[in-house]
Amino acid sequence: MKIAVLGGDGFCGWPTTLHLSDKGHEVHILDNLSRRWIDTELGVQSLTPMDSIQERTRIWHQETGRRIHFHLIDIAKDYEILKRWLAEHRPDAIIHFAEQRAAPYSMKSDRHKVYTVNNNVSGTHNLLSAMVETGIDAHLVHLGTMGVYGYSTVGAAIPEGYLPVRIATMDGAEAEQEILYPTRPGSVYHMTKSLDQILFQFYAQNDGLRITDLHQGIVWGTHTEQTRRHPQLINRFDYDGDYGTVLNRFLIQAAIDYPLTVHGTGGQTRAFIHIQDSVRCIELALSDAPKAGDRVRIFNQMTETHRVRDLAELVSRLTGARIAWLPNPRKEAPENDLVVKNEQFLSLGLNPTTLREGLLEEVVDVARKFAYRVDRSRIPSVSAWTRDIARKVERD
Ligand code: NAD
Ligand code: USQ
Repeated sequence: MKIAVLGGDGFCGWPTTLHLSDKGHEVHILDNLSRRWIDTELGVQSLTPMDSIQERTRIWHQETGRRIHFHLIDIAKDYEILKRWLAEHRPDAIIHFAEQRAAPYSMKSDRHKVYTVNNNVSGTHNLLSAMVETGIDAHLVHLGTMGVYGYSTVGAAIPEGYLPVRIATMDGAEAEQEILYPTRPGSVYHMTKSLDQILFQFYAQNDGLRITDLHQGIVWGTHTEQTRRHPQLINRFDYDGDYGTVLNRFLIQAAIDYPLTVHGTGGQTRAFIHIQDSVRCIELALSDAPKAGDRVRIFNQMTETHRVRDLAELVSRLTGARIAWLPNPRKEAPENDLVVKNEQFLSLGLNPTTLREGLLEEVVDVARKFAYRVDRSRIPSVSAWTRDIARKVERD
Protein backbone atom coordinates (compact mmCIF):
# COMPACT_ATOMS: atom_id res chain seq x y z
CA MET A 1 0.00 0.00 0.00
CA LYS A 2 0.95 3.63 -0.37
CA ILE A 3 0.62 5.03 3.16
CA ALA A 4 0.78 8.63 4.38
CA VAL A 5 1.91 8.91 8.00
CA LEU A 6 0.89 12.33 9.33
CA GLY A 7 3.10 13.13 12.33
CA GLY A 8 5.62 10.45 11.30
CA ASP A 9 8.52 12.23 13.01
CA GLY A 10 6.99 11.77 16.49
CA PHE A 11 7.28 9.20 19.29
CA CYS A 12 4.57 6.86 17.91
CA GLY A 13 4.82 7.95 14.26
CA TRP A 14 8.50 7.17 13.68
CA PRO A 15 8.47 3.51 14.82
CA THR A 16 5.17 3.01 12.95
CA THR A 17 6.74 4.40 9.78
CA LEU A 18 9.72 2.05 10.08
CA HIS A 19 7.49 -0.94 10.80
CA LEU A 20 5.28 -0.30 7.77
CA SER A 21 8.26 0.39 5.50
CA ASP A 22 9.80 -2.87 6.72
CA LYS A 23 6.62 -4.69 5.72
CA GLY A 24 7.10 -3.45 2.16
CA HIS A 25 4.67 -0.51 2.08
CA GLU A 26 5.54 2.77 0.34
CA VAL A 27 5.56 5.24 3.24
CA HIS A 28 5.38 9.03 3.10
CA ILE A 29 5.80 11.12 6.26
CA LEU A 30 3.94 14.45 6.40
CA ASP A 31 5.08 16.47 9.41
CA ASN A 32 5.58 20.16 10.21
CA LEU A 33 8.26 19.32 12.82
CA SER A 34 6.29 21.35 15.40
CA ARG A 35 7.25 18.86 18.11
CA ARG A 36 10.91 19.75 17.60
CA TRP A 37 10.01 23.45 17.84
CA ILE A 38 8.11 22.81 21.08
CA ASP A 39 11.28 21.23 22.53
CA THR A 40 13.04 24.49 21.73
CA GLU A 41 10.22 26.54 23.27
CA LEU A 42 10.34 24.49 26.46
CA GLY A 43 14.14 24.32 26.55
CA VAL A 44 14.16 20.52 26.67
CA GLN A 45 15.25 17.72 24.39
CA SER A 46 14.49 14.07 23.87
CA LEU A 47 16.49 11.91 26.29
CA THR A 48 17.72 10.00 23.25
CA PRO A 49 19.75 11.92 20.66
CA MET A 50 17.46 12.25 17.64
CA ASP A 51 18.82 13.05 14.22
CA SER A 52 17.00 15.22 11.70
CA ILE A 53 14.18 13.48 9.87
CA GLN A 54 16.18 13.61 6.64
CA GLU A 55 19.13 11.91 8.31
CA ARG A 56 16.89 9.27 9.88
CA THR A 57 15.38 8.36 6.51
CA ARG A 58 18.86 8.32 4.92
CA ILE A 59 20.06 5.79 7.53
CA TRP A 60 16.95 3.64 6.99
CA HIS A 61 17.70 3.56 3.26
CA GLN A 62 21.34 2.69 3.94
CA GLU A 63 20.33 -0.16 6.30
CA THR A 64 17.43 -1.63 4.33
CA GLY A 65 17.51 -0.28 0.79
CA ARG A 66 13.98 1.04 1.38
CA ARG A 67 12.97 4.68 0.89
CA ILE A 68 10.81 6.73 3.28
CA HIS A 69 9.71 10.04 1.77
CA PHE A 70 9.44 13.18 3.91
CA HIS A 71 7.17 16.17 3.17
CA LEU A 72 7.26 19.29 5.35
CA ILE A 73 3.55 20.15 5.59
CA ASP A 74 1.50 21.73 8.36
CA ILE A 75 -1.87 19.99 8.08
CA ALA A 76 -3.58 22.61 10.25
CA LYS A 77 -2.28 25.66 8.37
CA ASP A 78 -1.42 24.52 4.83
CA TYR A 79 -4.84 23.33 3.65
CA GLU A 80 -4.21 23.89 -0.07
CA ILE A 81 -0.80 22.21 0.08
CA LEU A 82 -2.28 19.22 1.90
CA LYS A 83 -5.10 18.95 -0.65
CA ARG A 84 -2.64 19.13 -3.57
CA TRP A 85 -0.45 16.51 -1.94
CA LEU A 86 -3.38 14.11 -1.51
CA ALA A 87 -4.62 14.72 -5.07
CA GLU A 88 -1.16 14.02 -6.48
CA HIS A 89 -0.14 11.04 -4.32
CA ARG A 90 -3.57 9.40 -3.74
CA PRO A 91 -2.52 7.22 -0.76
CA ASP A 92 -4.39 3.97 0.01
CA ALA A 93 -4.23 4.67 3.73
CA ILE A 94 -3.58 7.69 5.94
CA ILE A 95 -2.43 7.35 9.55
CA HIS A 96 -3.10 10.52 11.52
CA PHE A 97 -0.77 11.14 14.48
CA ALA A 98 -0.28 14.87 13.72
CA GLU A 99 -1.66 16.57 16.83
CA GLN A 100 -0.36 18.37 19.92
CA ARG A 101 -0.60 15.45 22.31
CA ALA A 102 0.47 16.55 25.80
CA ALA A 103 -2.26 17.31 28.34
CA PRO A 104 0.06 19.44 30.58
CA TYR A 105 1.26 21.47 27.56
CA SER A 106 -2.36 22.09 26.56
CA MET A 107 -3.08 23.49 30.05
CA LYS A 108 0.03 25.70 30.43
CA SER A 109 -1.64 29.01 29.52
CA ASP A 110 -4.49 30.39 27.45
CA ARG A 111 -2.10 30.59 24.48
CA HIS A 112 -1.33 26.87 24.76
CA LYS A 113 -5.05 26.04 24.98
CA VAL A 114 -5.77 28.05 21.83
CA TYR A 115 -2.81 26.53 19.98
CA THR A 116 -3.84 22.98 20.88
CA VAL A 117 -7.45 23.46 19.77
CA ASN A 118 -6.48 25.27 16.54
CA ASN A 119 -3.81 22.76 15.65
CA ASN A 120 -5.70 19.58 16.46
CA VAL A 121 -9.23 20.41 15.39
CA SER A 122 -8.23 22.31 12.22
CA GLY A 123 -5.70 19.65 11.28
CA THR A 124 -8.27 16.86 11.55
CA HIS A 125 -10.97 18.84 9.78
CA ASN A 126 -8.62 19.95 6.98
CA LEU A 127 -7.70 16.34 6.38
CA LEU A 128 -11.31 15.14 6.24
CA SER A 129 -12.38 17.97 3.98
CA ALA A 130 -9.42 17.43 1.63
CA MET A 131 -10.16 13.70 1.47
CA VAL A 132 -13.71 14.43 0.33
CA GLU A 133 -12.68 17.15 -2.13
CA THR A 134 -9.97 15.06 -3.82
CA GLY A 135 -12.25 12.01 -3.93
CA ILE A 136 -9.51 9.68 -2.72
CA ASP A 137 -10.71 6.43 -1.19
CA ALA A 138 -8.08 6.15 1.52
CA HIS A 139 -8.71 4.37 4.82
CA LEU A 140 -8.09 6.93 7.58
CA VAL A 141 -6.64 5.55 10.82
CA HIS A 142 -6.59 8.14 13.59
CA LEU A 143 -4.79 7.97 16.91
CA GLY A 144 -7.29 8.97 19.53
CA THR A 145 -7.10 8.47 23.27
CA MET A 146 -8.62 6.46 26.10
CA GLY A 147 -8.87 9.80 27.90
CA VAL A 148 -11.97 10.84 25.93
CA TYR A 149 -14.01 8.48 28.10
CA GLY A 150 -13.01 10.16 31.33
CA TYR A 151 -12.19 8.04 34.34
CA SER A 152 -15.52 7.43 36.00
CA THR A 153 -15.92 5.15 38.96
CA VAL A 154 -19.17 3.57 37.73
CA GLY A 155 -17.52 0.18 37.71
CA ALA A 156 -18.67 -0.94 34.25
CA ALA A 157 -16.17 -1.91 31.55
CA ILE A 158 -15.59 0.79 28.93
CA PRO A 159 -16.87 -0.50 25.58
CA GLU A 160 -15.12 0.08 22.25
CA GLY A 161 -16.57 3.45 21.34
CA TYR A 162 -20.31 2.80 21.31
CA LEU A 163 -22.87 2.40 24.04
CA PRO A 164 -26.30 0.81 23.57
CA VAL A 165 -28.97 2.93 25.30
CA ARG A 166 -32.68 2.30 25.81
CA ILE A 167 -34.83 5.39 25.40
CA ALA A 168 -38.52 6.00 25.96
CA THR A 169 -40.31 6.78 22.68
CA MET A 170 -43.19 9.28 22.32
CA ASP A 171 -45.77 6.47 22.39
CA GLY A 172 -44.49 5.20 25.72
CA ALA A 173 -42.62 2.22 24.29
CA GLU A 174 -38.85 1.70 24.48
CA ALA A 175 -36.32 1.83 21.66
CA GLU A 176 -32.67 0.84 21.59
CA GLN A 177 -30.06 3.06 20.04
CA GLU A 178 -26.26 3.00 19.89
CA ILE A 179 -24.54 6.26 20.72
CA LEU A 180 -20.90 7.33 20.91
CA TYR A 181 -19.81 6.64 24.47
CA PRO A 182 -20.28 10.02 26.19
CA THR A 183 -17.00 11.86 26.48
CA ARG A 184 -15.67 13.43 29.65
CA PRO A 185 -12.24 14.80 28.72
CA GLY A 186 -9.92 15.86 31.54
CA SER A 187 -7.77 18.41 29.67
CA VAL A 188 -7.96 20.72 26.65
CA TYR A 189 -5.84 18.18 24.75
CA HIS A 190 -8.24 15.33 25.59
CA MET A 191 -11.13 17.64 24.67
CA THR A 192 -9.74 18.05 21.12
CA LYS A 193 -9.83 14.27 20.74
CA SER A 194 -13.49 14.29 21.79
CA LEU A 195 -14.17 16.91 19.12
CA ASP A 196 -12.31 14.78 16.55
CA GLN A 197 -14.79 11.98 17.22
CA ILE A 198 -17.73 14.14 16.13
CA LEU A 199 -15.88 15.23 12.98
CA PHE A 200 -15.27 11.58 12.10
CA GLN A 201 -18.87 10.62 12.75
CA PHE A 202 -20.10 13.39 10.44
CA TYR A 203 -17.75 12.64 7.52
CA ALA A 204 -18.33 8.87 7.69
CA GLN A 205 -22.09 9.42 7.62
CA ASN A 206 -22.19 12.28 5.10
CA ASP A 207 -19.44 11.33 2.66
CA GLY A 208 -18.87 7.65 3.27
CA LEU A 209 -15.27 8.17 4.43
CA ARG A 210 -13.73 4.98 5.80
CA ILE A 211 -12.40 5.78 9.26
CA THR A 212 -10.89 3.85 12.15
CA ASP A 213 -10.36 5.71 15.44
CA LEU A 214 -7.91 4.07 17.83
CA HIS A 215 -8.54 5.04 21.44
CA GLN A 216 -5.04 4.50 22.70
CA GLY A 217 -3.83 4.25 26.28
CA ILE A 218 -0.51 5.62 27.59
CA VAL A 219 2.35 4.35 25.46
CA TRP A 220 5.47 3.19 27.28
CA GLY A 221 8.89 1.88 26.23
CA THR A 222 11.05 3.34 23.51
CA HIS A 223 12.59 0.70 21.22
CA THR A 224 10.87 -1.39 18.59
CA GLU A 225 12.36 -4.11 16.43
CA GLN A 226 13.23 -1.57 13.72
CA THR A 227 14.51 1.32 15.87
CA ARG A 228 17.04 -1.11 17.42
CA ARG A 229 18.66 -1.71 14.05
CA HIS A 230 20.93 1.34 14.05
CA PRO A 231 21.82 3.93 16.72
CA GLN A 232 20.58 6.72 14.42
CA LEU A 233 17.16 5.11 14.05
CA ILE A 234 16.53 5.58 17.78
CA ASN A 235 13.09 6.79 18.83
CA ARG A 236 12.45 10.07 20.67
CA PHE A 237 11.97 9.64 24.43
CA ASP A 238 10.40 12.41 26.50
CA TYR A 239 11.09 12.83 30.21
CA ASP A 240 10.09 16.45 30.93
CA GLY A 241 7.08 17.53 33.00
CA ASP A 242 4.93 18.29 29.95
CA TYR A 243 5.61 15.53 27.41
CA GLY A 244 7.02 12.68 29.51
CA THR A 245 4.30 10.13 30.29
CA VAL A 246 4.02 8.53 33.67
CA LEU A 247 5.67 5.11 33.36
CA ASN A 248 8.46 6.28 31.07
CA ARG A 249 9.08 9.16 33.49
CA PHE A 250 9.32 6.80 36.48
CA LEU A 251 11.81 4.59 34.61
CA ILE A 252 14.00 7.55 33.64
CA GLN A 253 13.77 9.03 37.14
CA ALA A 254 14.87 5.69 38.60
CA ALA A 255 17.85 5.63 36.22
CA ILE A 256 19.12 9.03 37.38
CA ASP A 257 18.26 8.63 41.07
CA TYR A 258 15.45 11.20 41.07
CA PRO A 259 12.54 10.45 43.45
CA LEU A 260 9.54 9.07 41.49
CA THR A 261 7.04 11.91 40.98
CA VAL A 262 3.68 10.47 42.05
CA HIS A 263 0.82 12.99 41.82
CA GLY A 264 -1.37 12.93 44.93
CA THR A 265 -2.01 9.46 46.32
CA GLY A 266 -1.21 7.84 42.97
CA GLY A 267 -4.69 6.32 43.00
CA GLN A 268 -5.29 7.17 39.31
CA THR A 269 -5.77 4.03 37.20
CA ARG A 270 -4.85 4.35 33.53
CA ALA A 271 -4.63 2.14 30.44
CA PHE A 272 -1.20 1.26 29.00
CA ILE A 273 0.32 -0.21 25.88
CA HIS A 274 3.94 -0.90 24.91
CA ILE A 275 5.24 0.97 21.84
CA GLN A 276 5.88 -2.33 20.00
CA ASP A 277 2.21 -3.30 20.43
CA SER A 278 1.06 0.18 19.45
CA VAL A 279 2.86 -0.21 16.13
CA ARG A 280 1.46 -3.71 15.63
CA CYS A 281 -2.10 -2.54 16.41
CA ILE A 282 -1.88 0.06 13.65
CA GLU A 283 -0.83 -2.61 11.19
CA LEU A 284 -3.77 -4.77 12.33
CA ALA A 285 -6.20 -1.86 11.99
CA LEU A 286 -4.93 -1.23 8.44
CA SER A 287 -5.55 -4.86 7.51
CA ASP A 288 -9.21 -4.65 8.49
CA ALA A 289 -10.57 -1.50 6.82
CA PRO A 290 -14.24 -0.52 7.10
CA LYS A 291 -16.34 -0.19 3.93
CA ALA A 292 -17.82 3.07 2.63
CA GLY A 293 -21.06 3.70 4.53
CA ASP A 294 -19.88 1.87 7.67
CA ARG A 295 -19.94 3.78 10.92
CA VAL A 296 -16.55 4.88 12.32
CA ARG A 297 -14.76 1.81 13.61
CA ILE A 298 -13.48 2.37 17.16
CA PHE A 299 -10.91 0.18 18.89
CA ASN A 300 -9.58 0.50 22.42
CA GLN A 301 -5.83 0.29 21.81
CA MET A 302 -4.49 -0.78 25.21
CA THR A 303 -3.32 -4.01 26.76
CA GLU A 304 -3.47 -3.51 30.54
CA THR A 305 -4.51 -1.08 33.26
CA HIS A 306 -2.42 0.00 36.26
CA ARG A 307 -2.70 2.32 39.21
CA VAL A 308 0.00 5.02 39.27
CA ARG A 309 1.17 4.17 42.83
CA ASP A 310 1.45 0.47 41.90
CA LEU A 311 3.71 1.42 38.99
CA ALA A 312 5.83 3.60 41.27
CA GLU A 313 6.12 0.76 43.78
CA LEU A 314 7.03 -1.73 41.03
CA VAL A 315 9.77 0.57 39.66
CA SER A 316 10.97 1.25 43.20
CA ARG A 317 11.24 -2.50 43.97
CA LEU A 318 13.08 -3.09 40.72
CA THR A 319 15.59 -0.26 41.02
CA GLY A 320 15.65 0.89 44.66
CA ALA A 321 14.29 4.35 43.66
CA ARG A 322 12.57 6.47 46.32
CA ILE A 323 9.00 7.70 45.83
CA ALA A 324 7.99 11.36 46.25
CA TRP A 325 4.29 11.98 46.94
CA LEU A 326 3.63 15.37 45.32
CA PRO A 327 0.65 17.74 45.25
CA ASN A 328 -1.29 16.98 42.06
CA PRO A 329 -1.10 19.82 39.48
CA ARG A 330 -4.07 18.31 37.61
CA LYS A 331 -7.79 18.39 38.29
CA GLU A 332 -8.61 14.68 38.19
CA ALA A 333 -10.20 12.03 40.40
CA PRO A 334 -7.66 11.13 43.09
CA GLU A 335 -8.69 7.47 42.90
CA ASN A 336 -10.49 5.60 40.11
CA ASP A 337 -11.02 2.08 38.85
CA LEU A 338 -10.79 1.26 35.18
CA VAL A 339 -11.87 -1.78 33.21
CA VAL A 340 -11.55 -1.58 29.44
CA LYS A 341 -12.76 -3.86 26.65
CA ASN A 342 -10.18 -4.57 23.95
CA GLU A 343 -11.57 -7.72 22.32
CA GLN A 344 -11.34 -6.36 18.78
CA PHE A 345 -7.54 -6.25 18.65
CA LEU A 346 -7.27 -9.57 20.46
CA SER A 347 -9.56 -11.14 17.87
CA LEU A 348 -7.40 -9.69 15.08
CA GLY A 349 -4.41 -11.52 16.57
CA LEU A 350 -2.74 -9.07 18.97
CA ASN A 351 -0.58 -10.92 21.46
CA PRO A 352 -0.13 -8.33 24.23
CA THR A 353 3.28 -7.38 25.58
CA THR A 354 2.71 -6.91 29.30
CA LEU A 355 4.78 -5.09 31.89
CA ARG A 356 7.63 -7.57 32.10
CA GLU A 357 10.67 -6.82 34.20
CA GLY A 358 13.01 -7.34 31.25
CA LEU A 359 11.28 -4.64 29.23
CA LEU A 360 11.19 -2.24 32.16
CA GLU A 361 14.90 -2.80 32.70
CA GLU A 362 15.60 -2.19 29.03
CA VAL A 363 14.08 1.30 29.35
CA VAL A 364 16.10 1.99 32.52
CA ASP A 365 19.25 0.92 30.62
CA VAL A 366 18.49 3.29 27.75
CA ALA A 367 17.90 6.07 30.29
CA ARG A 368 21.20 5.34 32.10
CA LYS A 369 23.07 5.41 28.79
CA PHE A 370 21.76 8.90 28.00
CA ALA A 371 21.50 10.20 31.59
CA TYR A 372 24.05 12.93 30.79
CA ARG A 373 21.41 14.57 28.54
CA VAL A 374 18.85 15.01 31.34
CA ASP A 375 18.20 18.48 32.74
CA ARG A 376 16.86 17.62 36.21
CA SER A 377 15.20 21.03 36.52
CA ARG A 378 12.83 20.04 33.65
CA ILE A 379 11.47 16.98 35.45
CA PRO A 380 8.80 18.58 37.71
CA SER A 381 5.37 18.87 36.12
CA VAL A 382 4.49 22.53 36.65
CA SER A 383 1.43 22.99 34.40
CA ALA A 384 -1.50 23.42 36.77
CA TRP A 385 -5.06 22.79 35.57
CA THR A 386 -6.55 25.87 37.32
CA ARG A 387 -5.27 29.01 39.06
CA ASP A 388 -6.43 27.66 42.43
CA ILE A 389 -4.47 24.46 41.92
CA ALA A 390 -1.40 26.49 40.88
CA ARG A 391 -1.59 28.47 44.15
CA LYS A 392 -2.07 25.29 46.19
CA VAL A 393 0.84 23.46 44.52
CA GLU A 394 3.07 26.48 45.17
CA ARG A 395 1.98 26.65 48.85
CA ASP A 396 2.55 22.92 49.46
P1 NAD B 1 4.47 13.41 19.25
O1 NAD B 1 4.23 14.79 19.72
O2 NAD B 1 5.75 12.74 19.57
O3 NAD B 1 4.27 13.37 17.65
C1 NAD B 1 3.32 14.11 16.96
C2 NAD B 1 3.91 14.50 15.61
O4 NAD B 1 2.94 15.25 14.88
C3 NAD B 1 5.15 15.39 15.76
O5 NAD B 1 6.19 14.92 14.95
C4 NAD B 1 4.66 16.77 15.33
O6 NAD B 1 5.69 17.55 14.74
C5 NAD B 1 3.56 16.41 14.33
N1 NAD B 1 2.52 17.44 14.18
C6 NAD B 1 1.80 18.05 15.16
N2 NAD B 1 0.95 18.96 14.63
C7 NAD B 1 1.13 18.92 13.28
C8 NAD B 1 0.57 19.62 12.18
N3 NAD B 1 -0.33 20.59 12.37
N4 NAD B 1 0.98 19.31 10.93
C9 NAD B 1 1.91 18.35 10.72
N5 NAD B 1 2.50 17.66 11.71
C10 NAD B 1 2.12 17.95 12.99
O7 NAD B 1 3.23 12.54 19.76
P2 NAD B 1 3.09 10.94 19.87
O8 NAD B 1 3.36 10.55 21.26
O9 NAD B 1 3.81 10.30 18.76
O10 NAD B 1 1.53 10.80 19.64
C11 NAD B 1 1.00 10.63 18.33
C12 NAD B 1 -0.51 10.54 18.38
O11 NAD B 1 -0.88 9.44 19.20
C13 NAD B 1 -1.14 11.79 18.98
O12 NAD B 1 -2.25 12.19 18.21
C14 NAD B 1 -1.55 11.36 20.37
O13 NAD B 1 -2.72 12.02 20.75
C15 NAD B 1 -1.77 9.86 20.22
N6 NAD B 1 -1.50 9.15 21.47
C16 NAD B 1 -0.25 9.17 22.04
C17 NAD B 1 -0.04 8.50 23.24
C18 NAD B 1 1.29 8.50 23.95
O14 NAD B 1 1.38 7.96 25.08
N7 NAD B 1 2.35 9.05 23.37
C19 NAD B 1 -1.09 7.79 23.84
C20 NAD B 1 -2.35 7.81 23.23
C21 NAD B 1 -2.54 8.49 22.04
N1 USQ C 1 1.28 11.30 36.67
C1 USQ C 1 1.98 11.19 37.85
N2 USQ C 1 3.29 11.56 37.84
C2 USQ C 1 3.92 12.01 36.72
C3 USQ C 1 3.20 12.11 35.52
C4 USQ C 1 1.87 11.75 35.54
O1 USQ C 1 1.45 10.79 38.89
O2 USQ C 1 5.12 12.32 36.80
C5 USQ C 1 -0.15 10.91 36.65
C6 USQ C 1 -1.07 11.99 36.11
O3 USQ C 1 -1.51 12.86 37.13
C7 USQ C 1 -2.19 11.15 35.49
C8 USQ C 1 -1.49 9.87 35.03
O4 USQ C 1 -0.26 9.84 35.73
O5 USQ C 1 -3.11 10.80 36.47
C9 USQ C 1 -1.23 9.82 33.54
O6 USQ C 1 -0.49 10.95 33.12
P1 USQ C 1 0.37 10.91 31.76
O7 USQ C 1 1.07 12.21 31.61
O8 USQ C 1 1.19 9.67 31.71
O9 USQ C 1 -0.78 10.69 30.65
P2 USQ C 1 -1.84 11.69 30.01
O10 USQ C 1 -1.69 13.08 30.46
O11 USQ C 1 -3.17 11.06 30.16
O12 USQ C 1 -1.46 11.66 28.46
C10 USQ C 1 -0.78 10.57 27.80
C11 USQ C 1 -0.32 11.08 26.44
C12 USQ C 1 -1.55 11.44 25.59
C13 USQ C 1 -2.48 10.23 25.54
C14 USQ C 1 -2.86 9.74 26.92
C15 USQ C 1 -3.59 8.41 26.88
O13 USQ C 1 0.52 12.21 26.58
O14 USQ C 1 -1.14 11.79 24.28
O15 USQ C 1 -3.64 10.56 24.82
O16 USQ C 1 -1.65 9.48 27.66
S1 USQ C 1 -4.79 8.26 28.13
O17 USQ C 1 -4.16 8.60 29.42
O18 USQ C 1 -5.25 6.90 28.12
O19 USQ C 1 -5.81 9.22 27.83
